[in-house]
Amino acid sequence: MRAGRFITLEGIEGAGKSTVARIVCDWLEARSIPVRLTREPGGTPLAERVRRVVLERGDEGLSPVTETLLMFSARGIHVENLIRPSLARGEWVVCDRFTDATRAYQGSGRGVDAQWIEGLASAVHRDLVPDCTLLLDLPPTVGLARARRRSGLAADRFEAEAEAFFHKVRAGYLELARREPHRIRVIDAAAELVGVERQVVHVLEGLLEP
Ligand code: Z5A
Repeated sequence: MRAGRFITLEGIEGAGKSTVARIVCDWLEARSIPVRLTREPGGTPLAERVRRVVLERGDEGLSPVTETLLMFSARGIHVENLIRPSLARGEWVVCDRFTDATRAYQGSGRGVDAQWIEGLASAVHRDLVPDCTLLLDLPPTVGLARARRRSGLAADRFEAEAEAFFHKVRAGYLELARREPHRIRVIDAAAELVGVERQVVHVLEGLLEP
C-alpha cells in the first residue's frame, strides 16, 4: 500500500486553520482518499493532556524553553501513536499545526534558539517532514479580531499575547516559507472564505498530479 501524505496547516491565531482543515478533509474524502484530521498540541488522549498543561493560564510561570519542551513532548506522543501509524495505513493526515508552529511561536516569537529547536525536531520525529504545508497568512489585526469575535475574551496563554507577538510569529512563518517554497504554500487568508478555498484547492490539485 502507498504511504499516505502528510499535510499541515499553519498560521497565526484566527487565521482560519480549523476551517480550512475541514475543507481539505472534505475535498479529499470526496475523492475517496482516506483522511485523518488531527491537531497539535494534542491529537491523542495523552497528548491532549499535555495541551491542557501548556495552554492553561495558571499561576506558575512557563519559560520559553520549557514551553518548547512541552510542545515536543506532545508531538512525540502524537507522532508515535497517531501520525506514523495513520500514514503507514495509507491515510492522508491533515494536521492543524506541527513543528513549523514551534519554529514560529517559540523560535521567532519567544526567541528560543533555532538550532536547539532543530535538534529537538530531529530527535522527536527524525525524517518526518510534511509533504505540504498550507500557511494561512493574514495581518494579526484581522486574525485577532476574528478569534476574539469567535471566543470572546482571551482564554489561553497565547490568546493573551499582545499583537506585537503575532507580528513576530507571522514574520517567522513567512521566513520559513521563503526558505522552503515548494513545501510551504502561502495562502492569502485575509480573503473571503470562498477565495481561500479556491487557493487551497489549487494546491491540493497539484498534490494529486502524478
Ligand atoms: N503552539 C505553539 O506555540 N507551538 C507549537 O508548536 C504548537 C502550537 C503546535 C493553540 O493552537 C496554541 O498553541 C496556538 C499556538 C500554540 N496559539 N495561538 N495563537 P491552536 O491552533 O489550537 O489555536 P489557535 O491558533 O488559537 O487557532 P484558532 O484561534 O482556533 O484559529 P484558527 O483555527 O486558525 O481559525 P478558525 O477557528 O478556523 O477561524 C477563526 C474564526 O474566523 C472562526 O469564527 C471562522 O469562522 C472565521 N473565519 C475563518 N476563515 C475566515 C475567512 N476567510 N473570512 C472570514 N472569517 C473567517
